[in-house]
Amino acid sequence: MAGRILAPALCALALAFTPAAAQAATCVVGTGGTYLTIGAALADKACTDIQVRPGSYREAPLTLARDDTTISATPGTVTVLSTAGATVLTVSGDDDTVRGLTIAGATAVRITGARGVLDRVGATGTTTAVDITGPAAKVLRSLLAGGDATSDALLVRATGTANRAASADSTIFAAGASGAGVRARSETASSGDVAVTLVHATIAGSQRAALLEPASRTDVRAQRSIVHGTLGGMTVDASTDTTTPDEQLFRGVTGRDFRLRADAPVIDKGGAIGATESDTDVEGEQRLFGPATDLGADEFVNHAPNPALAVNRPRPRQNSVVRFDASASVDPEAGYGGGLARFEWDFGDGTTETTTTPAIDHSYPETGPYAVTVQVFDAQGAAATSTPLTVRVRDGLPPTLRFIHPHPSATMLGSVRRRFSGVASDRNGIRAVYLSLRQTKLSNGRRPRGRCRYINPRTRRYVYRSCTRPLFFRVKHRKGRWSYDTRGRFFFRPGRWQATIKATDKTGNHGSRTVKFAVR
Ligand SMILES: [Ca+2]
Ligand SMILES: [Ca+2]
Ligand SMILES: [Ca+2]
Repeated sequence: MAGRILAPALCALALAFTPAAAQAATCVVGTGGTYLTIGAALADKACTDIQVRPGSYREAPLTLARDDTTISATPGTVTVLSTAGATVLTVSGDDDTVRGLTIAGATAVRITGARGVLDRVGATGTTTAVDITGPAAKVLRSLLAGGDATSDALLVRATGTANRAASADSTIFAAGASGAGVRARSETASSGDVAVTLVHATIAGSQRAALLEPASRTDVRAQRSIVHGTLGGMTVDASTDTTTPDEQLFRGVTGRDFRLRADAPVIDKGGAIGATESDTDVEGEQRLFGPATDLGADEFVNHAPNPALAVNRPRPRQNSVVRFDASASVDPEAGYGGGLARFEWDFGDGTTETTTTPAIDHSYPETGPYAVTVQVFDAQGAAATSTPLTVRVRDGLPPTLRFIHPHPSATMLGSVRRRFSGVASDRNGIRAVYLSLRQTKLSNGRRPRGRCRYINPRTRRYVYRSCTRPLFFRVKHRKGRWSYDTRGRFFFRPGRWQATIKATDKTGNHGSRTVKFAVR
């Protein structure tokens, strides 16, 4: 399919209706576009704004020969490989721009025309990623990587007598291990001088940061950059970091991810943005984040954590322990120097607490609904608050129980009609009240038949059973009072007695109360 033009007539037709002849003719490459390949769009002389749809393109060697032409794609969506030839894309026209493409080959891009611009380009070359012989080329916000151990990232050459100057802003130069990040070369004894100026450059991953051939006719200088590797005659000013270990600066040294860690000491050390400098970084993020720019190609832009809040019991009882858990919260920079640092809890009951661990216990003394939130802070101080989580605290207090008759430690005669009564109340209502009447000791101090003797109100007889397994029966309960009458004369045997009242409220809280009394 290489070079096949789908419908060139359509593009020409569209042009015919374009009122201003000087206006850029947009040509779309890829699925749904007019051209299947970039080469086909380049072959159409009308195309000056070539937009490449997402995809992977295998192309015969490409040449952008016209002036004032742009090839663009959304960064990270288009990969261009070469089917043949040492150079994937040659830019020989003047004032051309390549934007957003990821290109790989022996040499990914060669710029021979004047004032060529690479913007947000990912270039990988097994010889050299980008080779510049034309005047005044600019590399912006790009990633120039070596494809082999010996590959260079950027080569700027003077091949004729004219001097050559190139500049780069917010660009990463990651050459092969034994290659050079930036190589400046005046080709022969009669060739012109070469000057390369770098601002916000990151040169890392290779033994040589720069190679100047020869140093007498070449000049490479960097400011507000990170330059690691031997300088080889390159000039770096005091604003450039050359010494901080890679591990302290970069997200992934082994994976050659030379974007900054959240805790990199070069953050905010780059001052303001210069008048002619890029206001976005190598990722397309804002160049100035925080009080100042960062050194190197990448501006570290912190993102607040995504808070998550869970509770183990959304309907707890009063005074019971509730566990709030924010451990599912995530900080986007957790893997490289960020991470969760602090949790500010608001329990919705007027109390707050701060922890460094993601879970906390809390209990509510009062019933009611409470809106709980947690504000999660990352290591860089950014914070986000969870959506409120409602906890409905139910009654957790047992019923209030009291004896009116008998009084504690009362002594009474056994053979009279007896009334047992008292208070049984609860804010949320009482389900039922039960009473147990048992004789624990005879007047001689012994247990009746070695056990306890209980009153069975239905049979009005005594029952003998274990003292630890009392016999309860339900009693009347009305308006916060409970009562039980022995109905006529019931003979309480002399000795020691206990009366136990127990009740359950409508949320299931149990309470009990016991009085001891004597019968003679
Ligand atoms: Ca900054
Ligand atoms: Ca960034
Ligand atoms: Ca963060």
